[in-house]
Amino acid sequence: MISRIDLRGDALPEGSALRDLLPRAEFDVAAALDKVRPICEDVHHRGTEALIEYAERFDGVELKQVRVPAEALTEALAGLDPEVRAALEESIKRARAVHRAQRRAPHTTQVVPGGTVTEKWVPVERVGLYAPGGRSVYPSSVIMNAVPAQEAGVESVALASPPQKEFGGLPHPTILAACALLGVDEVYAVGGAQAVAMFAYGTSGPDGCAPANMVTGPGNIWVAAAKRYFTGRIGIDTEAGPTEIAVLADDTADPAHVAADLISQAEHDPLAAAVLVTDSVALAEAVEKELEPQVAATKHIDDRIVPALKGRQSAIVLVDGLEEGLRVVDAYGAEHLEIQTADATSVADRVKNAGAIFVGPWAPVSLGDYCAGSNHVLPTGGCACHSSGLSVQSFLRGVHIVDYSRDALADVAHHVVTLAEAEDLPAHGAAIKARFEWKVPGQ
Ligand code: HSO
Ligand code: ZN
Repeated sequence: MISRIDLRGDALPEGSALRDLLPRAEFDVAAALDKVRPICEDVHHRGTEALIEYAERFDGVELKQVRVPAEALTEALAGLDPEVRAALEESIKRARAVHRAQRRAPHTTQVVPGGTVTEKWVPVERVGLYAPGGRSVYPSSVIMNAVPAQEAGVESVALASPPQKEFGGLPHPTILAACALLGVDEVYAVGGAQAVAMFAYGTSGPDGCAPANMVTGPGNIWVAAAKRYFTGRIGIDTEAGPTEIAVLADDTADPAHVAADLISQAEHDPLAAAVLVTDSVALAEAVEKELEPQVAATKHIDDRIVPALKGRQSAIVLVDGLEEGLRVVDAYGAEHLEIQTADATSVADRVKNAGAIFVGPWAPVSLGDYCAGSNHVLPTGGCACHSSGLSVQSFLRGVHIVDYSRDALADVAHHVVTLAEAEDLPAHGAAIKARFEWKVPGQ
């Protein structure tokens, strides 16, 4: 069901050599760029007309209206199963608490008497959120994208999700209901790369969408490629690749729980990655044993879980001890990392690279996916070594406000002029000298 990589015995290689020994899915966003470029440019030139054509071609839907009417949101909420509603509300409540605490206050540093730099935090004005359809209808992801944007103070939040044939060309009703619960009332029935293009360029007409400054949200490779295409023009979150779970475990871990957690993320996608790193052969064997019956008892067996676990992106990695295990998980940089070892809290403390860390036996990744309060939009594909998950910070810009008095400028003027001359930029120096009638104190 899952392969083994045995790294015991010899010393582990350093850096990228260690990373090369670890499993990872192929997710070639660059190759998809050529396909999405013409779609994005078509939306640029033909706007809503192009969106309607793509809905027919890709979603098999004859769209009457790109913008979802307000009544459709109200109806979706009214039709939502009360238990699902209660769970979504709990998820929103917890996410709000965590993300509200991420808000940032302005901070002023007095550099010298009369010279201050204040950093203020300004929310992005307008954000377009994307929620996939098809196999991944995740109202939880609507929450994870909308809550940090709202808590950051983003004034205008719109959402796009593919039109669904079975729902009369509207996005999936649970996506619409989640929007209604969150107070996101500007929703478009547009999917894929064309949704990203709609937000990036904006479209005109009665059914038009104003351009957004930023697009976030998960999606397939076409959505990721469109985000890459527009990088520089708009802000994006990370390009979401297939989901990953890594579990660092020792012989204190419960193999049934480890197996269940590996399967839980394999359930997302045939390219999803499930990686167990352990120094215990007994645990590895017990987890292998557990996988068979647990996989057989679940739902998405042949289309997702089995290919995900058997794929080259998943493995059980055997290491000599906890120190080596920590080096392996840091080299891997998992989207989600569970620590199921003795003294899990202090082990978790030592991890440097992971999108989110789940500590001990009672914090499975599924909890974080829905109701921990943490965000589930996390860096994949090893990006955890340089990027963070979605947060209030993702939607804020830090702006420096520089305020110097005459004396404070005079005091440092000669250094500025010196550096300007050293860089052969005399006009930079002249802008200082002009303020002091060409006489810079100290020069
Ligand atoms: N584990 C996924 C998010 C998700 N899980 C949505 C369930 N629904 C990526 O973090
Ligand atoms: Zn998940």
